[in-house]
Amino acid sequence: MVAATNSLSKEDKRAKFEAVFPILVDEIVDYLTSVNVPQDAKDWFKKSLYHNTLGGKYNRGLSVIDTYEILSGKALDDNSYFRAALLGWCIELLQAFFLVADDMMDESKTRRGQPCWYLMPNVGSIAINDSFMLESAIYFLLKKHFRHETYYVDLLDLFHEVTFQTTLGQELDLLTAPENHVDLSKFSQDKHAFIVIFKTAYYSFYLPVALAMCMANVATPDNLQRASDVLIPLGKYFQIQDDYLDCYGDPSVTGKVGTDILDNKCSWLINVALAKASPEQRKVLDENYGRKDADCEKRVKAVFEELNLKKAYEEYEESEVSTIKQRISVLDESAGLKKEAFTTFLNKIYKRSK
Ligand code: GPP
Ligand code: MG
Ligand code: MG
Ligand code: MG
Repeated sequence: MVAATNSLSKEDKRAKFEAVFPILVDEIVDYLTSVNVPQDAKDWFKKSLYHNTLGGKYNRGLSVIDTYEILSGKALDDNSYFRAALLGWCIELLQAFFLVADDMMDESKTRRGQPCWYLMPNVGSIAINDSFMLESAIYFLLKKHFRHETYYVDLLDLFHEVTFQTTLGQELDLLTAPENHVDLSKFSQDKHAFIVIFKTAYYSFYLPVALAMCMANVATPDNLQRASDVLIPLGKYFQIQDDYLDCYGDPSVTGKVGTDILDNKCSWLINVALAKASPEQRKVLDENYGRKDADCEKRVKAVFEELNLKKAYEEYEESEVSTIKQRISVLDESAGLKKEAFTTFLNKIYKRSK
């Protein structure tokens, strides 16, 4: 009798998942050796894979395994575990690809408690190519392990589709935050909703569950739509948490220092502030938001404090979570979906501090 992965402690789940990664890196390096890639290039790629893929929370990767086990209705044997974990690592590689590029675009300094990859010694703009290589690792692994599955094309399509969606979200995120031209009237809750759903919700929430559904053979169009109806709001809530933590998180816990105010980002906090501000407070925001200056950032944070945005966030969180729970409670399980898969995902992120 195999023990259910879902019965392991959080630490053991993480350790079991992490133990799969070196096997995948070795497969990639063995391939590079077979096509005569010089040693220094192999060492560089290996270093980038470890630096950029490890050290996060692995929420996305672990969710593939959790969901697959719940949908299968039985404990996973070693081979099924490995295959689900491999798909989980493919999402973590997608995330690594996005974050390396995002940190350059956002001019961030730290990620997961370490310098961002582009700021590591001798990296700089080589990080652009490294981000492409992290993405390529996904398709190498998918081909090696899933080429002969009937759902191989669905896996490829899911990765391609969410990549397109994420880049669209990132595009609007950047276009709404021009560096030298602050115009807060361009921000809106609708624009914010589009940005967060596209840049985060699809790849972080829909993708892990959709991949597990493919493996469990329940990925019908109706089921995918039902899953999406819960997961997209869940992903939106997750990115609003990220926006909140950018200002109010503890960098020693989140592993990153917030840049949204300096970067002129259309974040959840500034949108709520704009809706609540008096004309005087609005003037302070207009004059100080999006300026690359620590004193300006402090003035914006002082207005956020006056407007009690922490309380507004807590109220949003409670009301959003109860809406999501309601959606889960009416989910149609008759065609193979399980409410538990969605509740597990929600519980992972509820009131998170990192
Ligand atoms: C998170 O935004 C969004 C992404 C990481 C997607 C990036 C997409 C690309 C196509 C590169 P964020 O900037 O708020 O994240 P963080 O706070 O972690 O920097
Ligand atoms: Mg960023
Ligand atoms: Mg960004
Ligand atoms: Mg952020």
